[in-house]
Order: sequence, then structure tokens, then C-alpha cells
Amino acid sequence: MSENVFPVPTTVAETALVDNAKYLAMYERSVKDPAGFWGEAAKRLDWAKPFTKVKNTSYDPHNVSIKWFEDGELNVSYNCVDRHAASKPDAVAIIWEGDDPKDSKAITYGALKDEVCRFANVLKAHGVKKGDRVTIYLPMIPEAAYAMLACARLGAVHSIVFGGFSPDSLAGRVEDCASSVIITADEGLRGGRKVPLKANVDAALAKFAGVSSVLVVRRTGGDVAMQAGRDFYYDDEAAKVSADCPAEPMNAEDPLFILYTSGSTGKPKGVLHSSGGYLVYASMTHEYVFDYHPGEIYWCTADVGWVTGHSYIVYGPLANGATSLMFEGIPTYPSASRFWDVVDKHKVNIFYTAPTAIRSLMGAGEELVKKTSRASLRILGSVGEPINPEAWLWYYNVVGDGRCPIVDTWWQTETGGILITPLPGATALKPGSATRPFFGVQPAVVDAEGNILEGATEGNLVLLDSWPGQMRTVYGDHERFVQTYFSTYKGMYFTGDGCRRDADGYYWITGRVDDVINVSGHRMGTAEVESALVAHPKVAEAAVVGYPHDLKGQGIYAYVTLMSGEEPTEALRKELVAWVRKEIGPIASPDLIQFAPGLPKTRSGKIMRRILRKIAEDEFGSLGDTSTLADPGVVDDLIENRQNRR
Ligand code: 6R9
Repeated sequence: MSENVFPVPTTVAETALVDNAKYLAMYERSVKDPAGFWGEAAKRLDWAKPFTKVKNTSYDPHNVSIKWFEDGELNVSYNCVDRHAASKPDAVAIIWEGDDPKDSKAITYGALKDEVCRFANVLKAHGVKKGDRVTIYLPMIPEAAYAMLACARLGAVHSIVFGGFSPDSLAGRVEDCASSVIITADEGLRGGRKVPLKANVDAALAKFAGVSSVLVVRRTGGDVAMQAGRDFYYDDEAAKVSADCPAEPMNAEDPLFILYTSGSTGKPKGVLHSSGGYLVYASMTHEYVFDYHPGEIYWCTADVGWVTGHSYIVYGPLANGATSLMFEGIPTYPSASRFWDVVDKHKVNIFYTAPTAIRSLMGAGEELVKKTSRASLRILGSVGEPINPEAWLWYYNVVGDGRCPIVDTWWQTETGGILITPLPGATALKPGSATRPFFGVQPAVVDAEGNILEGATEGNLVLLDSWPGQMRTVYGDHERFVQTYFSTYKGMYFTGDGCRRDADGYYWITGRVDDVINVSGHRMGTAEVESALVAHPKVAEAAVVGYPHDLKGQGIYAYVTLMSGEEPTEALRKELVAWVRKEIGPIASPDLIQFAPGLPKTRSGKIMRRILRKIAEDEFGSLGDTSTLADPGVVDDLIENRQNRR
């Protein structure tokens, strides 16, 4: 190994679940005998009816079908709650840390069971039954976990919409899956600021009529409009029902949740996950990737609006009977020491966050970290985007004091759980590499034609076979599922990511190779931002690309052609930024807008994004071949008026 390599620390090796020899043996078994391996792994859950078949999957583009444990029955809520409530009712399931440092509480498994049952009974009273879709639009409060587990208890399918999304984005998601119930809060609270969740729901429902009940959790007690017959305060409803509710046995392949995510084209798609395979995979990865030992305090800083919150705040940890910390606030409130203060306050052992947070805290300076103890920390994790070696080293040396392995976990909404990652006791680390595949995962690197490349190489990342946590379909559009993931390279799942594999077989994810950009770890389809921009009356055309951004990883760069007669003013630039925030949400705000009288197009009218990307990167010296452009002259103007000058 030529690069900077960090071996497994001895203190971690002493107690680790898996060392390198065991990893290699388990990995080999998992790919040679997937049915045997996963059949045994699935015993980590309680099954109402045992399965007899383990794996039945096909990546044939004419017949994509993914089934795991298909004749088994279980209930996800039972597995995450009841079995632990029975064996250790006083163990803490969730530590909730509020936005205000004075606000925190612990919820035991016994209490969690009562809360989840009550929530399920409220949903039942509002007509929710097996198979119905329920939209959850909540801040990071324990009720988010209760609501998810209550849906799972009844066999209802939840669709969580991130609280930062606009009324329009919310309406689109509610409508796509035809939810009849929305669960929200009066207001959210982040960094001392209020988020008008209920008002956003009202605005969304002004456009869409199919919702019969809105359940409103009181968070701030703020004064919000309540429509009689449609809107109900959750606490009023909960007072009317019992804390007993049976968990419905579900088929392993019954859907557990839908989560909307951005792709390279069209509207966000509803990624559908199953009950059995998903939970086996989320719980097994949570245990092994974080080397979770019973009694440890585990904290994932994600929001439940993203897949990381689903798999690694709620389902994985709770299936394992772990103590999962849920944080309502932001890393910089009341100060940029907040993460480390919370680590000390709750004696956190395992800490999982995103590179964007690391980079911003790095900017705030070492002092804010060093004044805290962090002695409880044992394992650190990273997710959401490639972590640059500089941020990795700061995380390792400053936050972890050089004693905590960093698990850089590569995965996607679609994959349900972590696919490429170090294991703390098994894997020597290289800053910036997600290292090696988890059990059962078969990555490969292909060239543009789909030829599998061997050895040290670079290309597109595909997966050759299924794992239990894989998404099953795009909700309501199986053809789109097949087209998006299985048609680029026949017989393989295409991830949309590029990667390099080094001579040690380590994977280095280089980022998206499609029209998806990754802003602070949040996926954004360039097409979504473009369609928001062209919806503005003064915009004729728009093209959006990503460009390197010090804090966000990628920033959003928009080229905008105005309607004839419109003036390209500073005021209009601000108006367009505000417009996109309103249409999609703050995470989609363009960082740079360039007014462009013309966009570089081929004679067939296709925008040449390659050129736009280069100019946005301030790399216009290497534009490549521009001879196929209909009007090569537009390029000079674009370069002259570029907005990113380094
Ligand atoms: C879990 C999650 C998925 C995309 C993925 C890739 C990027 C995630 C990464 C990473 C490099 C890592 N990504 N983890 N890139 N190293 N450790 O983030 O899901 O929101 O669907 O995003 O994020 O590009 O394809 P999702």
C-alpha cells in the first residue's frame, strides 16, 4: 500500500466483532452461497412465519424482479420495539436532544412500545389500514420515529418528506403516492428558528384535495390554522385511544416505505423498500459497520427525511436494541461546539455524520473541538458524499484524537443500507476511500460499453448481484425502475457513480457521472432546478450544473437565458434564487447564476453540458471539441461572463 494507511487501532481490535481474516471468510461465503449466508443472517430477526426461500432475484432487463425471504412473515415494528420491550423494558431506545441544549429526554423500549401503539391506534381511528400510504412531514422529534413504527405496525407504507422541502415539493410527493393522511407538527425548531410546517401543509393542500386527515403534533405551541374536520392535534387524538395495538404480520416483500429521491431526469422517484430484506440488511450493517456493542450510545446526525435517518437512526439501531440518539438541531447552534458538547453530555460512543458538516466545523477552528473531552468516542462514520482527505484527517486527528477508526460508508437511497465501507476491526483505512464491499455486495467497475475492468482501474460503478436491502421498484412505475438502473449495462445495477479501484482492491468513489449533483450530501437533479427556473415568467431557458464548492462539496451553477426584453439585473438574480427556494426548498438555491444570451447546443438542439460544467469549474482552457456546436460563438460570451473565478 503506497498511500497514507491507518491500521486498525489495537484498542478497537481487542473487542471488534470482525477482524480481517473473519471479514475475508464471511465475505467469501456471502458471495459463494448467498442463500446460506443470508438465510442465517435473517435469524437476527423474529419471524411470525419462517421463510423457506431466501433469494429470488433477476437483473435481466426484460424481467427485473427482486425478492428476498419471499414466503416469510414478520412485523418490522415488532422487531424494532416489542421484542426489546419484553426483554429489557428499561433500556433506552431513543435519546432525544432538542434544538435548545436544555431540552433532552430518554425514551425506554417500554415507553417506546406504548407510544408506537398509541400512534398506531390514532392512525387506525383515522382510517389507515394495511397498504395505505401515509406522508410524514415532521421535524426531528421522537414522534417521527413513533409515526414510522406505527405505520410499520399496521402495514401502512410511510413516505417521509424532509421538513426543508417547499409546499410544492410536498404536494407532488403526497399526490404521487396518493396519501390520505399527513402527519406534521405546528412548527419545527432548528438553530433557534421556527419552520412553518403546518402552514406549508396548508399551502400544499390548497393544490391537492385527496387528503382526509392532517395530524398535527404540537412542537412549539405556535398558533396555526386548523381546518375543522380535516386537521387534528395529535395529543387530543392520542388521549382517546389505548396503548395496546397488535403488530400485523406482514409478508417479507410487503412494502415498508417510499422515499422520494432525485434522478437525472424527470420528477423525483418514489424508491420503494420492502419489510424483511430491508430490515435484515439495515440491522446487520448497523451492527457490523459500526461494530455496535450492546449498551453503547450511537448517534447518527442525519435527518429522518433522508434515507440515512431511516436506516441508521430508526430501523437498523432499533432492530438491534441499540440506544439511538436523535438530534433536532444543527451543528452550529448555539455554537460550533454543539456536536462535541452533545457527545460529552450523552457519552456518545459511535458518531456518524456527513463530510459537509465536518468541513464547516473545520472552518470554525480546532479550539471549539479541543475544549471538549470526546473521551467516550470509539468509532466515527461519514456518509453522503466523497470525503476529501483533508477533512478526513481533521476528523480523525482533531475529533477522534487519532484513536477512532472512520467508517466512510458509500451507499444510496436505492440500496437501503451501506454497501461499500470499512469494518472498524478489519479494515486498514485510507483517507478518502470507502474501501471494501460489505458482505454479499459485488461491486464491479465497467467502461462506457459495460465491459468489466479488472485490477487497479477507473470507470463506472455497478453491482453484479442483489443484496436484501435493495429497493424493489419505483412506486407506481416499474418500467422507470428498469430503465433507470438496469438498462445502461445489461444484467447489472448501475449506481450512477464513478469510481476508481486501487491495487489493494479499495474503492474510491469519485462522484456522480449522471446529471445528479450532490450539494452538502443532498441529492439534487439538475433537471428539477432547471424546471423550477423555467417556470419563472422572465426565464426562457435554463441549464444547471454542479461545480466544486469548498463547504458544500458541489454548488449549484445555473445558466439562465431570459425572455426577450428582460433585463439581466442583480435584483432579478436575487429574485430567481428566492424563486427556486420557494419552488423546491432552500437546499436547491442556486449558488451562482449566469445570465446567458445563448446556451451551447448541438445542431440537434442538445445542450452540451460538458462545456457548461467546464466553464462553471473555471476550467475553460480545456473545453474539448466544440465543432459540433450549432453556434460556437456563444462559448466566448459564456467564458467572458463566468461567475466562478478562482
Ligand atoms: C446514503 C446517501 C447517494 C449518492 C451516491 C454517491 C453519494 C453517498 C458516499 C457518497 C462517496 C460516500 N455518496 N455516500 N459518495 N462516498 N461515502 O447518501 O444516499 O442521498 O441517495 O445519495 O451520494 O454519489 O450515489 P443518497
